[in-house]
Amino acid sequence: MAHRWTNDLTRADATPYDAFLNRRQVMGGALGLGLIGAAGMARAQRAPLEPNSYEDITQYNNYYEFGTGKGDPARNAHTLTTDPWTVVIDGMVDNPGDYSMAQIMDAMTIEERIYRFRCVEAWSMVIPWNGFELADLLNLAGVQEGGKYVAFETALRPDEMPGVRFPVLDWPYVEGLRLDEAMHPLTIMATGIYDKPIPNQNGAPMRLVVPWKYGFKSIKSIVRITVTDQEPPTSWNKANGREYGFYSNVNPEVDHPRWSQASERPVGGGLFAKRKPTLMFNGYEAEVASLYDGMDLRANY
Ligand SMILES: Nc1nc2c(c(=O)[nH]1)N[C@H]1C(S)=C(S)[C@@H](COP(=O)(O)O)O[C@H]1N2
Ligand SMILES: [Mo]
Repeated sequence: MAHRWTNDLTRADATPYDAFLNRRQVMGGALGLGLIGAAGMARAQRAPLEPNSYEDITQYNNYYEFGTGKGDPARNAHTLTTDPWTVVIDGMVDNPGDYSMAQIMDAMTIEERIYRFRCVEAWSMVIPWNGFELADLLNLAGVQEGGKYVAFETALRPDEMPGVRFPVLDWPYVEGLRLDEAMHPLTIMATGIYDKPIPNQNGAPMRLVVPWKYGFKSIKSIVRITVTDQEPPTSWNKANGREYGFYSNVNPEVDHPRWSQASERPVGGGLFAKRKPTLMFNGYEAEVASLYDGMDLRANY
């Protein structure tokens, strides 16, 4: 691992910027030095984020393999066997093969990341994840020259997943990122929430979290990671390509064909909670906008 640091912040004083950038400052080097100014500005401009309650985060979910109601995953996902668990890492990597979850947890350093989470349906939460940078896992597998994308696949277990007998989506659930998005330090694999193992309904034992993209990119209960040179198919794009694109970056200026994306309803404030404005790249513009330099974000929705 190229860089390791400890989290000396408490949850109370952590904004997502603090949690991410303070660590960069202590690590020094070119990247750390380059971001110190941004960190100071971010602290001056942003109020600390208040995470949602454990109950909000674990009782209001989207995980269609367990039903399409927001309470279905919490009710049904206990049937998923998550131990033992194996993740196949294959495609354009030096070390393809079966990686056991135990082996992955052994090799990775778990840290806390408090991130905004914005569903394409226009609700949002703030979630204190525990996890590791996806880049560290990809580096363990060794991405080969020519790799351009990363494809992800969720487990498909009809015996354990009551929702997959309904053809809501073309199972298994699949997702994908461009390689530079996958290697970005904000992109994590989450294995915990509030310092507890991640509950099944949130994607145990390991799910992707890409905080500047709509929630459906953050694929749950991953069993396969494939490095490829082709843009991978993604479940929601296959289901409705006009409404859901490959990129799916949070963007208040590009509406969903059936509703506005300019604002969002924070979950947990009650049904009549005040909506708040949605931020460009979900508030991570300073960190990720350069990934899309020169790209038409309306055409590449
Ligand atoms: N396998 C799988 N992953 C999935 C989904 C799903 O239905 N199946 N739903 C997505 C959607 S639409 C959202 S908003 C988030 C919800 O994550 P959460 O329940 O942890 O908040 O998971 C995403 N990952
Ligand atoms: Mo979503």
